[in-house]
Amino acid sequence: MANYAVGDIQGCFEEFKEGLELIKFKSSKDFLWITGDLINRGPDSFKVLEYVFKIKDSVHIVLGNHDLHYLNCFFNNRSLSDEDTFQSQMFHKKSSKMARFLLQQPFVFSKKILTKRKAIQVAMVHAGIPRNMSLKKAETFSKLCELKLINDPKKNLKKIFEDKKNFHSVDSFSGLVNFFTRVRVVNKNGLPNFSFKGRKKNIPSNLVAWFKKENKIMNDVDLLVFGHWAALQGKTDISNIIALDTGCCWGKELTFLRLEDQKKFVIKSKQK
Ligand SMILES: [Mn+2]
Repeated sequence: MANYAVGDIQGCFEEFKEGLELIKFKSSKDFLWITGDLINRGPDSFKVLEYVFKIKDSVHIVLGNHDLHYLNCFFNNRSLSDEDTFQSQMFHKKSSKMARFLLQQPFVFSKKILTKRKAIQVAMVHAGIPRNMSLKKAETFSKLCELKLINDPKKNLKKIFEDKKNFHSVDSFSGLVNFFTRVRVVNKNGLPNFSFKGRKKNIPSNLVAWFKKENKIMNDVDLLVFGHWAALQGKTDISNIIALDTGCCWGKELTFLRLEDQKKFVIKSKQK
């Protein structure tokens, strides 16, 4: 039995399946952790969602910004933007159980796993965790956000995209969801700046990568995995905070990480 985490799949079904074959993934005994953004930008969003739904008892997911965007389009009948690639099947009646399934996923997930030598606590988030949050606090807030979405998907999905005045406060529902799913860099007070999307070496001097300053959650976890920031090219320079989005939908790679020994398995993208 092993736990594998995979970075942003974004509809790259062929690379995803190739990776599962490479790691010899068995849904009867292994667990697959998915760092969010299962869909959009790549060619086969529906196939990815359908496959993940099929093996859902062996999968741990956290929601990403593209997943939320799809849910917002689905529940609020929003039209897609020109860059969106999720197909019409995803609005089919049959997809409604998959949309419901996605809607119930957390923003922060953690579990204790057993390595050869000891048990370690591993946590996962799509983009990042505010620096003043213990694991317990992050998971509690994640749960509260999740419940809000389940109780009133229409209203609360809309809020995540439109409540712009609260986007920079991690004390509000929409601000916190945006932090968990979209943050890359923060200012000196730990508050997010959502405009910078580039490489780490180009970060303006008044901003810093969210994981760079001391993060309270690292007192409670041995390993933290996240996705979202493809321009990092998998590098955080911190040994126990691992970036897994390696830009598969942009023609780079899809990265799997075996959590027990942190061995990486990399699939070359078939996208242009
Ligand atoms: Mn993302």
